[in-house]
Amino acid sequence: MRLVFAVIFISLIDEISSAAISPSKAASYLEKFGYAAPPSYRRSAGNRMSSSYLEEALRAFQEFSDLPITGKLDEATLTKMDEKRCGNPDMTGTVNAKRKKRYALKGGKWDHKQLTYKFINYPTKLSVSQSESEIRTAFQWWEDNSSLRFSKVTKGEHADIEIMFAVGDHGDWDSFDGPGHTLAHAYFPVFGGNVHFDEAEPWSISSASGVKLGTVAAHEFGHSLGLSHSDVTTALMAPFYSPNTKGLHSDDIQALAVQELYGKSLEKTDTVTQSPVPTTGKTEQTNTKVPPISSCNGRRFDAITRLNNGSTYAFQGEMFWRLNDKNADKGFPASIRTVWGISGKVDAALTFNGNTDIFQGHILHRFRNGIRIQTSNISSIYRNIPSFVDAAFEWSGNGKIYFIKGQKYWRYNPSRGAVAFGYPKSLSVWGGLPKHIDSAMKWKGKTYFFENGQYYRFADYKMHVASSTESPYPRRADERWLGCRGNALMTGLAQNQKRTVKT
Ligand SMILES: [Ca+2]
Ligand SMILES: [Ca+2]
Ligand SMILES: [Zn+2]
Ligand SMILES: [Zn+2]
Repeated sequence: MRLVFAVIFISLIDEISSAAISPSKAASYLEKFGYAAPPSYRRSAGNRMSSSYLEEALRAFQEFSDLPITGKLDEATLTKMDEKRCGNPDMTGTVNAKRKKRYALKGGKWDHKQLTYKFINYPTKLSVSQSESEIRTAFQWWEDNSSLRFSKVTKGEHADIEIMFAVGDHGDWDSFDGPGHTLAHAYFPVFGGNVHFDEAEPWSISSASGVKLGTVAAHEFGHSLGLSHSDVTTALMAPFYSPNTKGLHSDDIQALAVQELYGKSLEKTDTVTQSPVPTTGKTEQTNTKVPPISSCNGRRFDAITRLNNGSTYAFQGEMFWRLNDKNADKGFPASIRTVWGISGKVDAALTFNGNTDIFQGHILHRFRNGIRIQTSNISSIYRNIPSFVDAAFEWSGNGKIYFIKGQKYWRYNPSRGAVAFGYPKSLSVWGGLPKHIDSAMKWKGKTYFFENGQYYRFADYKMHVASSTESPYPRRADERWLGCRGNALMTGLAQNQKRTVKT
């Protein structure tokens, strides 16, 4: 299919003698930055894939980059694609999807204005003091235009924004590409706000002798604050590196202001208290923030997945938690609708190959780097996988994708894009699991299953739930994943029961 794609592209090339970017690279480029649907979608699109589809992707890119809109892979377009730029996507949907408003941000915002940052490491081409001065200047640009304040903390301390320099594959499935092209990428607040720089770039304190670190950092910090790319080419938040940028553009300041006003803070989302058991009686609803204690009532997780940035997300009803290794992060639970931009409960969540897929009924929402890049029927992405799945996960045992629905499970080969022969099979193959599974995930190289407020760790080589004489599985999910402990757990239950009785 890649070949066919390339052939169509060649027909769109406008008589270029020496193209710096090959047609297949141009196709990858349009995918990476959100102008064309990813390959798994195109594969299933089959014959419907047409040169007009690709033309439209090119038009969208040309429009966003302020190039003549030709729909062809002309010289100006190829030159633009060869430029240094930020690795975050430009578009939040495929070209067929309705274009999002420029400031329709789904990245959330920080619940505090005094933010901290730290260096995980430093670029080899600059001294520590040069690096710190460049980063300080970059934050200053944002401080000068907002009430936000940034301070550096030392390595051992927690920081809101972590700064890291890395080459190639660095653990988040969004590999850097050597000198040129992608310079850096960054995560929205809800995905941690961290910034990664491509260590292969000639980082410099001056744009005359390399890539000016401060300029690139200032752009990336915009993402750390929840801002998307701007199609105003002179804005700091425009995706391309511009050595002459000296500060924020009015477009950036407006974007920040709009976001400060309308951007939803994780801390301030409306929440609804949950009853520990289904009840026909009305339960009290409250618009105040749920105290952390009420997370502890034997929560069952509808869906759970660990993103490539290391954060784990657990969904229940309309709410979700971001989990660290011990408990839930401050400010959670938060509203799924507010942060992810999708309404209703989630059936299952799967992170694979850099994408996070959220399953709801017949529908799949695909997210990458914190941005929704696609919404489709499940069957158009995962052929022959049913609607209303219970759980989806990459099994640590073999790197294949598995889906569970009822007492059946499907093994899916992602590289072939097909269900393996002979599936679905009975869930009883997975030794020691209950007859129903709420959710499952791969977490730090191991697979975990969740059911009715309890969880099981799976021993891949035994094809059975892990055995533990001290504390056998299943174990309480809220204790392990939300950090609930004895008293807190009891109090949480008692409070909820009291409310249910009263009303
Ligand atoms: Ca690069
Ligand atoms: Ca589920
Ligand atoms: Zn960017
Ligand atoms: Zn990265």
